[in-house]
Amino acid sequence: NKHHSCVLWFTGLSGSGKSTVANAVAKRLFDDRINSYVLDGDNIRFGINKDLGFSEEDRKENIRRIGEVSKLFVDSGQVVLTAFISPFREDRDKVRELLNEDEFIEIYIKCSLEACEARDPKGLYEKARQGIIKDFTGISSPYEEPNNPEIVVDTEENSIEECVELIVNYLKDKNFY
Ligand code: GGZ
Repeated sequence: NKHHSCVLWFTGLSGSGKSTVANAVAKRLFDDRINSYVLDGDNIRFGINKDLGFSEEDRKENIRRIGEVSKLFVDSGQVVLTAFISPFREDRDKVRELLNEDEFIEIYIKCSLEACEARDPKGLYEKARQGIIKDFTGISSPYEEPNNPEIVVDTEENSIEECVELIVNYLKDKNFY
């Protein structure tokens, strides 16, 4: 099946649904016979980036390396989906600049802090509120919303299936496959 290689760059708060939506899109692509790969904290922060924490500097370096790795995936003809908070606009824009214009698709996973905090699947927000986790995004570290993302999906308003549909329709509209 012919398709364009590209980066689907998910950004959003912890608990917004980045990994869930990214994995659901990857499954849908697989069903449509398009191979893809999801980069997330599990395969990056425990591997190539295990020397990095959550200071502003470390987050910048985290995103820089993920950008470079993503570019390698695109060079090899793959579709890569990245699921990282990537809180700083400047860092996301630098990744965008690494790639051709149509190869970087920024997807804002929109979800209010209140909703993310209510979900709190790992209890991290509670620990952040108690000061046990420092520099926590949305609580004690900033998150900069994208100004002009290619796609916005709202996980408070829409189901995972609806979010997947929106993203897949965008790709089809742009003739990615
Ligand atoms: C934010 C943190 C922190 C702090 C640990 N701030 O919900 P999760 O658990 O599974 O996803 C979060 C993940 C964020 O890592 P990223 O590599 O995506 O962040 S960044 O792009 O900003 O570099 C959360 C967990 O790691 N986590 N400490 N202080 N999230």
